[in-house]
Amino acid sequence: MNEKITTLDEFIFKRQNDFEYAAGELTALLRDIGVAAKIINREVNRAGLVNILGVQGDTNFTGDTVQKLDIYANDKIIECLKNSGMCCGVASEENDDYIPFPALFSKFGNYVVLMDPLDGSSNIDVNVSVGTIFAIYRRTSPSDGPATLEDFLQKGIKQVAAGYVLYGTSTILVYTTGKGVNGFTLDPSIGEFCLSHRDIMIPARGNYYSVNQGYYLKFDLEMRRYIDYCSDENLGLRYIGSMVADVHRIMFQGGIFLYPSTRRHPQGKLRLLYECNPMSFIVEQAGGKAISCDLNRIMEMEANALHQKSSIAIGSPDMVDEMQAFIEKYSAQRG
Ligand code: P6P
Repeated sequence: MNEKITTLDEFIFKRQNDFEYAAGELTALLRDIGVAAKIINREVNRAGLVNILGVQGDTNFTGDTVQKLDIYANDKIIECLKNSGMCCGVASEENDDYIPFPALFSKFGNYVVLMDPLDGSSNIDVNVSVGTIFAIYRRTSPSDGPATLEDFLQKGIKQVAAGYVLYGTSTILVYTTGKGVNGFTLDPSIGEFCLSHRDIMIPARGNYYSVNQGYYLKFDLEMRRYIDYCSDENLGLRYIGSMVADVHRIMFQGGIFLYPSTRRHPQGKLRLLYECNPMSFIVEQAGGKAISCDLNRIMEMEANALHQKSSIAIGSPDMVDEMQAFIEKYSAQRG
C-alpha cells in the first residue's frame, strides 16, 4: 500500500518540537529555503534552453534579463530569507561580505544563514548535477540590532540546522536540525518536496573513494600514499566535481570524499563555513565523520573569516578513521 505522502512543510511542522528554541521561527526559515529551492530548480532545469532563452546579460523572449544561474540562485534565496522575517542576515559564496537585513525585515530575526547558492555551477553547461548548501545558526549579537560578523563566524558545532539541495536526475532536499537526517524529493506534478529518505544513515564503509586524481602529484606525500592504499584496496574512484553530488552518493553507498591541500590551495579549496561545516553536520548526523586532512574535526575548527578554506575528508566513519590512522602512522614513520 502506498505510504501517505509527507511534504517537507508537514514534516518540518511535525518535528518542530525536536527543536529547543522557539520552533516556529526555524520552521518558517526551512520552509522558505524549500520555496527558494523550487524556484532555483525550475531555472536549473531550463538552463539547457539558454541558447533559446538568451545568455547572461541578454533579455530573453519574455523580456527578462538572463542571469548567470549562480547569481540568480543567490538573489532568490536572499529574497526568500529576507521576506521570512526570521533571519537577520546572510553570508554567501557569491558575496564578499555578509548581508545584514534591514530591521523592517528582520525584527524577529534570531537566525543567520550561510550558503553556497549553486555549488558546482560550472557543471551546469554540461548538464552535470549541482547543489545548494546552507547552514543556519542562531545569532549571537543583541536581537535589537543588526547582524554582526560574529554571528557568522561560529564553529560548525553551533549550527542549528544544515541542508543541501541536489539538482540531479531528480531534485532532493536533505537536511538536519541535529535529530537525524531526512531527504525530500521534489514531485514536480504537485510542486512539493515529499519525504523519500527517512532517517538516512551512512554505511560504515563503501567501495568508492572520491578525489580529483588529476592533482595526485600536488598532494602531500602521506595523502598520495593513502590514495595509493585506496587503489590497492580495489576501491573504485568516483568524482563528479560537485561536492553535493559526491557527498550525496556517499550518504547512500558509503565511501570517502577528499579535497586535500595542494600547492595551489595550501588551505584546501572548499569553504569551511558554507560547504565543509554544513556537509559535515549532515554527514555526522547520519553517522559519518568529517575531518580536515591535518586531522581536525571540521565542526570544531575556529572560523576566522567568511570565505575561509579548509581541506576535508568526509564520509563513512570506518573509512575516515582508517584514513586518519594511515596518515598518523605514515607521518610518524616520516618523523
Ligand atoms: P576541482 C565546485 O566548484 C567545488 O566547489 C565543489 O563542489 C567540488 O567538489 C570542487 O569544487 C571541485 O574542485 O578542483 O576538483 O575542480
